[in-house]
Amino acid sequence: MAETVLITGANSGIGEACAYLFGRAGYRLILTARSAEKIKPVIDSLSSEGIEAISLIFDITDRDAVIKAFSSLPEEWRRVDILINNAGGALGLEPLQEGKFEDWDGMIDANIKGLLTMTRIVVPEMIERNHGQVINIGSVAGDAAYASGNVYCATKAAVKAITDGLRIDTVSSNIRVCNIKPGLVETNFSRARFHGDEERAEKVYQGIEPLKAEDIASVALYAAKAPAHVQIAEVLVLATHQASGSVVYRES
Ligand code: 8X3
Repeated sequence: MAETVLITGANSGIGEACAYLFGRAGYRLILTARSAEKIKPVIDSLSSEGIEAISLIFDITDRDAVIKAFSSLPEEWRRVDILINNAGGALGLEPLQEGKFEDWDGMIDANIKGLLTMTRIVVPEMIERNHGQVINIGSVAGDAAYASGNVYCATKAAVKAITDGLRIDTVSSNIRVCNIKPGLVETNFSRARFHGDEERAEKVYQGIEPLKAEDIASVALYAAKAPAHVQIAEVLVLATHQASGSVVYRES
């Protein structure tokens, strides 16, 4: 039987790109999203390619809803071979002293607590079977804080520490744990960060050729397809004209 990949936040961006790449590579998919409406077009399009995919609907920041949704899966879908913790993102880009509590809570609840909830639910069964992989979508933002990144950078630093911690805690098993740290990727990311301000979002990608969601998905697939004795532990993926979270060269 095909291996099962669970991808959180699969209705757009890196999550959606992972769905297509993994689906086309022969995996069957559990795709999570906040609403059935958002994920349906992705499921339909994958199905039209003959890819087996089901949806799981919850808000990643609602722990009880996540647990309830996962336990409602038919038993044969509850054996997850690869968990891709992708859901989350940035909310706001303000100096810390001007930050909004609700933005901070949203990022901490999704990027840290949501990732922890999914991991806690899925990994015990991987350990029982002594087989599986967790791929976390971290960020270059977790390597060092940049101006006004404060809490977002902190959540991605937490993703790095949690990924390293899980790798340590599962070291005696065959489970592989990976942190992929993208730089600038042109997705909904900046639109969400700026609460729908299109103009501000577009400026983030001006004068530089950013990464595409597929670039990150192909790194995730590489980590998944590596031989069983190879653990791709961490990968920093930047656009060619980006050197760090705060150093970007833009052509004017
Ligand atoms: C997204 C990358 O550089 O915008 O996590 O923080 S960056």
